[in-house]
Amino acid sequence: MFSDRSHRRFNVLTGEYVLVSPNRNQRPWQGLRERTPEAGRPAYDPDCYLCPGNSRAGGLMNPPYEGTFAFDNDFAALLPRLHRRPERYEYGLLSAEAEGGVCRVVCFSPRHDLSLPELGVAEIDSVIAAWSGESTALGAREYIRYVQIFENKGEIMGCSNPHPHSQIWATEHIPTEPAKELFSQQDYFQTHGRPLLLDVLIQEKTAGVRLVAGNEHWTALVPFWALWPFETLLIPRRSVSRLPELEAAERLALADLLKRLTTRYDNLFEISFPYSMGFHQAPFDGEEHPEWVLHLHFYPPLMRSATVRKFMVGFEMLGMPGRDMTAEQAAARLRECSEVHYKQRQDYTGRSECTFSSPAEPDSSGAMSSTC
Ligand code: H2U
Ligand code: ZN
Repeated sequence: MFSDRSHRRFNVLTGEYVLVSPNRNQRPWQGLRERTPEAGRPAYDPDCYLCPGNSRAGGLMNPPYEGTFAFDNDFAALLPRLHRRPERYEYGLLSAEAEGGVCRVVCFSPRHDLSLPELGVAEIDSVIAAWSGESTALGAREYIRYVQIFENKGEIMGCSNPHPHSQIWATEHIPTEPAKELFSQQDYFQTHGRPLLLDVLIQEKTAGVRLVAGNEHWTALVPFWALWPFETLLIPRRSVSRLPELEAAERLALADLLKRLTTRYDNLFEISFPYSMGFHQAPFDGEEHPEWVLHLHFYPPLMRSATVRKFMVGFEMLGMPGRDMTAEQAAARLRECSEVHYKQRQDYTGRSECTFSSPAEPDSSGAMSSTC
């Protein structure tokens, strides 16, 4: 299907199109090459703002934490609502309104050196438990309507501190991306009486070509409409709307898949793979959201090697976003990657960068490493 000619694909979650130009895969690159990140980090860094027992930039002290550690962001982008009185600014065509919220930081573990794929499944499970507890607590605040959990990983993504951590921004209004997804999911549910993402999952399991990895409760796939080169989408088997609704076995299965997927990512170019990832859960607006299926997006910027990243510029800023290799080619590449982390391989001696020049053909069998 259009595997060597330009076409545009529809994103059913956002209602937007992405331009796909597989014919452009061999484009020469003489532009920016990222500096590859340094080799190793210590388990504890006395200068890190996030390590246990250290003082933060705002002057507060971290406790000697042993598991996950969550705190109010010292440089929060959103400030709590002081009162319910609507505050608006209107001047002709110009308008603005107050936006209240809460920003939190969640450290994955005391270890300065261990990112998600290097943590154990039980430790990742506790990270998900922390995200879940934060969602419940923040979502219960009277003025909060959305809880956005995300991890921004790697210098290339603008991450300011290498100690593995995530952020939570809880907002008074539903942010733009979840708002688009709300509209699409509600629209589909009204017409078909079924959650959109569960039907996407059924169709993707049948097609197979965009599947990456999975287990009894979750599936990771490259969405048909993926925009970022190695973008993935994680969908649960059951219709769950928000993180706190996950059962223990489903949460553990998510931890398992997160470890395996991020290991594949690290193995792709044998570096700690940068990305922005995050959950999209239903709004915390006091409504039931039968249409909404909790899911995670991974948006990694790297394109063909550890040093060449995708830029969203030019036509993409002014026309529409696009990609070169197809989603099927990206999925095939990720399926080829091992689920044993390269640092755990017996022959691993140090950092070696492997590049990716010619994308593999899609594997029509959609072979998976385990059940999904
Ligand atoms: P990144 O995920 O983009 O690296 O951001 C780290 C966050 O941690 C950032 O929002 C916060 C920053 O405000 N932070 C603190 O709250 N206290 C600190 O001492 C350092 C960083
Ligand atoms: Zn640290």
